[in-house]
Amino acid sequence: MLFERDGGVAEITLNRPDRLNAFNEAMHRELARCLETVASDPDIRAVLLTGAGRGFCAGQDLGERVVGEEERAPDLGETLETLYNPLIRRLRRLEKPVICAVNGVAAGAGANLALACDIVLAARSASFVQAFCRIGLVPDSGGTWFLPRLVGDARARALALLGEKLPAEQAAAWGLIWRAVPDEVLMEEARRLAHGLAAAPTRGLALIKRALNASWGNDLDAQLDLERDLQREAGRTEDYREGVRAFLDKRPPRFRGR
Ligand code: LHQ
Repeated sequence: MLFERDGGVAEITLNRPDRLNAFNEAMHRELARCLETVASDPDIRAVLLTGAGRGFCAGQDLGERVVGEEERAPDLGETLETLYNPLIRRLRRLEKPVICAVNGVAAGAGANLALACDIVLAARSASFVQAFCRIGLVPDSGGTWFLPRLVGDARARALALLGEKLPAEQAAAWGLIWRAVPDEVLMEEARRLAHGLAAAPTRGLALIKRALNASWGNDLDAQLDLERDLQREAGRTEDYREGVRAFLDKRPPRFRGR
């Protein structure tokens, strides 16, 4: 993993380009450490996740999960329980916006890792592949939860059952991701977004994230109650006071994420 800080933005790069950034255990451990740092440092106010080389992430490194005829089948549930599920939960619960810049193919758990981020930008040459069905597996890392919610059941089923490559522009047109952009501007655009978010009222953004995360499991009444509670909290932030004052003074606000 590469971990760089630029002002309030932490840039995390999956960095096994010769394997299209497929996950091995070391990568999982390093990414978890990066996300712990991000969570605990109040000066980091937004995260940018991307991949080195021509791919974003090819999911699990299948070389690490080879099963010989004689060997007992590996417990893939255990792999999910200990590595992938904590990663997805960590990203969703992180009280900071996470931008994903999908620089190339995102396959298997790599595709669903991208979908777990808050705003997904992709290079036009990138693609999304629910590769699991090609090797007898089930979409994991939240795939069966994200897909139908983002693109509807008909498209989710075809994506999961066929495992075809979905080009970035089609993914954007379907609402799977926020936007597909020309390859040469991907990182510039992603950094612009990340720095904009890092300078925003980030306590408020964290509460927005919490509200939207909860929305998919709530009915309207529960969600109205949650909005009431979160707005109460947002109304007590320094940034809210600053936002209103700046608006009334007709000057740009200076948010500090407090
Ligand atoms: C790889 C991989 C890879 C190792 C490319 N592993 N080397 C969770 C719990 C526990 C276990 C099981 O899994 C999971 C979740 C999962 O993610 S399951 C799904 C795992 N991922 C896949 O099935 C995708 C496998 N990869 C592909 O289908 C293709 O590589 C894609 C469509 C991603 C890209 O195709 P190409 O652009 O044609 O590239 P390539 O296939 O030539 O790959 C480049 C190199 O990367 C190549 O190595 P080589 O030595 O020949 O240059 C690949 O072997 C290697 N690679 N994915 N997952």
